[in-house]
Amino acid sequence: MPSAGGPKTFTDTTTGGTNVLNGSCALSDTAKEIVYEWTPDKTGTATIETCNATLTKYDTVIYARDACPLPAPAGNEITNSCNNDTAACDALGLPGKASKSSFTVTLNTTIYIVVDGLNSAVPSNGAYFLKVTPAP
Ligand SMILES: [Ca+2]
Ligand SMILES: [Ca+2]
Repeated sequence: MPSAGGPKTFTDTTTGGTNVLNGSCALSDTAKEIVYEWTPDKTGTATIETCNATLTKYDTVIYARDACPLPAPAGNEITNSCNNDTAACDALGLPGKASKSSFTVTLNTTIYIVVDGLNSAVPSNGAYFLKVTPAP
């Protein structure tokens, strides 16, 4: 995952992902996840989001951890990084069910961004859009 420059966007699917991680803000331990490694090039407030009413196609949960969480959970979830639902942050046919969070990142300190799903959603995995906005 690139670290330099402005916002980065990704499209992928959690359907083939691992199934080992859980976010603190919403039960997501039985939903599959995809993890991105990111090393910020600035200290400040970064934002991660799956808001996209076309490309995100299930009820996402997102969060970030401070150590490589695969193949087994490691480190800690980063404060304020976990989000399940955000108003006006839409998935396809699911208003307000995509995810967005802003939290503090530190120059050259690698974090691990997790795109996960809500256990109780049907389906709890699928196609998603992820946008990572570095600190200004
Ligand atoms: Ca999970
Ligand atoms: Ca959600």
